[in-house]
Amino acid sequence: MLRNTTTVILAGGKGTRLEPLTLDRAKPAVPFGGNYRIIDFVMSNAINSGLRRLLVLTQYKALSLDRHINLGWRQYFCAELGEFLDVVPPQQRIDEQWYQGTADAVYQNIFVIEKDRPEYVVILAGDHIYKMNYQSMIDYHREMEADLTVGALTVDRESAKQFGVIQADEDNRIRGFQEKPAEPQTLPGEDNRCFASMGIYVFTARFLFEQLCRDATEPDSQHDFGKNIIPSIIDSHRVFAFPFRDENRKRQAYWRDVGTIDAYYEANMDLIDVDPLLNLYDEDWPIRTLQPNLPPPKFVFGSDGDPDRCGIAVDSTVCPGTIISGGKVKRSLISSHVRINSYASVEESILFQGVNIGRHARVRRAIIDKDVCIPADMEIGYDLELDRRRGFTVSSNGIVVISRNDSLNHPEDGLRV
Ligand code: ADQ
Ligand code: ADP
Repeated sequence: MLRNTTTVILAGGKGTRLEPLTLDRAKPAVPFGGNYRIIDFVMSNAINSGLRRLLVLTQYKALSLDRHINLGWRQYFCAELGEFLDVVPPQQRIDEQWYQGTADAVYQNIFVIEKDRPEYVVILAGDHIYKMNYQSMIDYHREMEADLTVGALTVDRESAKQFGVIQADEDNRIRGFQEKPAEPQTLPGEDNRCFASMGIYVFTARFLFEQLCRDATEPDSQHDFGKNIIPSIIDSHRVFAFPFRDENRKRQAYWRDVGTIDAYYEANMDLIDVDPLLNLYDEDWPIRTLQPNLPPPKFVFGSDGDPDRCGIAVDSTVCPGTIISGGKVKRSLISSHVRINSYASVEESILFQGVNIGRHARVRRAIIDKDVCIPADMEIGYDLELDRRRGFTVSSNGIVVISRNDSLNHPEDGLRV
């Protein structure tokens, strides 16, 4: 365990661009990859890296996030060894304001962080999909005698518009930083690659506290690390970029900010590649979650021997408690407690827990939220205009999202139960 380090996981972003999946739950609590939730990746990384003094700062719609962390993660922490996992809701704040930017969220909890007298504070985002050993970044921070180290990686110029963009010198010292620039500056000698912040930070604790207190008194600040703190300290302090690389495999490092429906969908689909860049079956770096105690998934071949009524799933992941009874599943992620009935077909889709797909229904390129029942014969993802008229969300890449608030009784589908 890294005794001298406290880790803060920011899990309070609103996740508006992931609606409707974030209408009732915080973005880090959105289910991912069948039986995980988005926050499981950063939680697993923290534990695997030996970070065992954790504060999770929540804010919006945190009920299921709070429950998931308490039930799924608390058992890994041993209070007798000085380890802790505290989920801090905004009620614990210093003043009456709802959290403003990310720096404010940390500032509001400064007393909780200070009381353990850490030497370093690691700040992580609760909504990224990747595997990373933070120990290497902390070692780098110490080696460079940095005040702040920012995790960074190269991205294409278009995506850089939604990130903090870094200009670093040959020693990786940050010389320029723009938060979400309209015209991102590319890397020297490249016309489409930019060096971007991953939104994760290692701070020398004393320095962090000083900066947060200074920023709190600045009337024009939005109290955000990317917008305010980093640009204001790069000239006067030692701020370094830590280039994120895949340590275990000599491949491109996998990191995704699943901020939009399309990015979320693609990152899920990445998992079912035959040789995925993010391998969940890698025993050296386990990604854990809250596993319900359920029976194994079951595949039922229709009793009349009709080959169209064969319960199968290929190039897919299927979670415990699910029964695929005479329906077909291809390139999909099927969560637990799902039922797929005879003659139904599910392709390139993500089905959350408890979804029921009725007989002869056909679902393609869709995300279906918890406990939604798709009526018999209904087609989803085949006529996107119809899906829009039905009131479903359709992303810019044509992914249909059905939330539990959507009505499945549209007049064009006839009367359904
Ligand atoms: P964004 O991801 O746009 O940019 P932001 O939305 O502020 O930054 O969220 C960062 C993290 O903090 C998220 O995990 C979010 O859920 C959480 N969060 C936001 N506001 C919070 C609050 N008030 N309380 C608790 N948690 C909160 C940041 C950096 C960029 C960088 C990208 C990489 O600012 O420089 O490139 O992350 O994704
Ligand atoms: P999750 O879907 O993240 O596992 P829950 O099922 O517990 O979590 O739901 C999260 C929150 O959404 C809870 O506060 C719950 O009361 C609320 N909720 C559940 N179903 C609906 C619904 N159909 N419409 C509106 N809110 C709902």
